Amino acid sequence: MSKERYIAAKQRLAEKRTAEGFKPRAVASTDRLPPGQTLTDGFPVLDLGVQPDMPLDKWTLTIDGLVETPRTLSWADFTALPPFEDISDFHCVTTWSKFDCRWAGVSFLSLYELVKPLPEAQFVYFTSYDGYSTNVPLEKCLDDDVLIATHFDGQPLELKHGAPARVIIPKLYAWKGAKFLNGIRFLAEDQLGFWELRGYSNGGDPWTEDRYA
Ligand SMILES: Nc1nc2c(c(=O)[nH]1)N[C@H]1C(S)=C(S)[C@@H](COP(=O)(O)O)O[C@H]1N2
Ligand SMILES: [Mo]
Repeated sequence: MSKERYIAAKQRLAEKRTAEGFKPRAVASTDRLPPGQTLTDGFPVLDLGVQPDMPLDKWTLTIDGLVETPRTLSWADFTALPPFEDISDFHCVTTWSKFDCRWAGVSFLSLYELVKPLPEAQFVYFTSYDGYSTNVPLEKCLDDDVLIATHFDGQPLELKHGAPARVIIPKLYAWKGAKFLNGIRFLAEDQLGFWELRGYSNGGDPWTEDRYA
């Protein structure tokens, strides 16, 4: 399916569900498996039909916006940061979940300490090599399980899963985690990302089923 048709189809579905009256729950579920999700052992791939293959010697990660020390990191710079590992569950808004994903890379907090966001910074806007973007409140990014992953299950990320580096924010739907990461911008005002502009919610909390805008 062409990229444009796929994106339009997902957007129409989100709009249809919203028109049908789909609403997030007032009370969050306390189950490990969020409401409306089905467990999978596999690892489906969700992308825009583009998997940009960035050579590591050309790869950069630019962290800027409302920070004291903006940085553009090379792969060598990035991988010299303190290593971080975490096991977490993964929830895609298209209703599949995967438990116990073992990610390794660099914690968001390490990047935070590196660039020193200013007090005005309240939101984070992530951009990717495939043209993707997504936005998350800074507070959600500072959770102790948030990282920029370079490895899954002890192996370097596969290209289809966002190599060489992708964001993982376990407590939000997985569209909030940018694969093929290229930029992190700290902002005072929220700025909607790719799916947030196309019918998906701004919040993205799986336990209240905050799926659609
Ligand atoms: N750059 C980029 N990141 C992305 C996406 C994308 O299309 N491009 N899709 C998002 C969505 S909708 C999901 S569910 C997860 C899927 O990750 P996976 O393909 O490794 O399962 O990546 C998210 N991050
Ligand atoms: Mo997704």
